[in-house]
Amino acid sequence: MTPEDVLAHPARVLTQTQREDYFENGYVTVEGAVSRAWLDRLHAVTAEMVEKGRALTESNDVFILEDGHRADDPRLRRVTNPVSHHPVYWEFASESLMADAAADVVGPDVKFYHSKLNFKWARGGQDFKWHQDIQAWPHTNYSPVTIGLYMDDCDMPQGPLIVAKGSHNGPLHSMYDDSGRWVLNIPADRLPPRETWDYLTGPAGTLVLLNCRTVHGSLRNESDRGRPFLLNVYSSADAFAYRPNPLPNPYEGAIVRGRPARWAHHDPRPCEIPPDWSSGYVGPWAHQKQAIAGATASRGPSM
Ligand SMILES: O=C(O)CCC(=O)C(=O)O
Repeated sequence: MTPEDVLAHPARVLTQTQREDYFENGYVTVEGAVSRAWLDRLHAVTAEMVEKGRALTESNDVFILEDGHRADDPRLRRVTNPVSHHPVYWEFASESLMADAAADVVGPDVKFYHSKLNFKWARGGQDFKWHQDIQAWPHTNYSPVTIGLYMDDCDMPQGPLIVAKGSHNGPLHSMYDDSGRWVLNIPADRLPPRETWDYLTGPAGTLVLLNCRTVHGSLRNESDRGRPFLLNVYSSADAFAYRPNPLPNPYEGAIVRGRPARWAHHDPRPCEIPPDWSSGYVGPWAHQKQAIAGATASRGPSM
């Protein structure tokens, strides 16, 4: 579907202006979208997840540990696919207004892909180097949208998502470095101009909708408050992933709004192919660390 086709369907939760902004800029934020009741439920199950990760001494398929993690002072970087680990996360992904927000930007038929909960823990939560998402999980078109929920207030010190306005209409950058290693990093000299950067702060309950081509990153959290950010990826039902999902989960392909597609939609613009994730995926930061060790690396977003 073209943006015009999507916009011709009635809006469910976004205003028409917010939908237009999404297509124009490659992202939009919606403050106050998620109720306190939902936030409380999500916080409660997240506290349970943190307890489950407490005793770990190294990262695994579910938990990526933040530097300095200890059983008496847990510090998590990510829960991979929270939807697979507690029904409340799936209920939120499939039954809340988050799926309606997805329909507002991909069209009425919405398919779920994967999810992650990025914590950006207080006092040193890791930054995220500049990158685009779709090269890690190519689809037949560019409808995929990541929708993030700030579970707590996110101000500048917490390391909000930073996006380059309009970059979804620009080129896809290579996520490999010059020596052919997947580093999920756009070197500093290839970044969109600084005037296009937008810092997406917002109070608890804010949704951030990010197109899969939009250049983005985020800063380290040096503050004394964490930045739990719950991210679910959706696409139009007629977009099909043609490489293994880096974050496989039982809900991949579930239709959360509308109907399944009988035809695949193919965008003619090509996409870079990632490494074969079917033998396992270590998460983005291990790859981005290689970029930092490499000679051509950028250091990630700076103010
Ligand atoms: O958590 C963040 O700040 C960025 C997340 C992100 O870019 C990703 O998970 O691809």
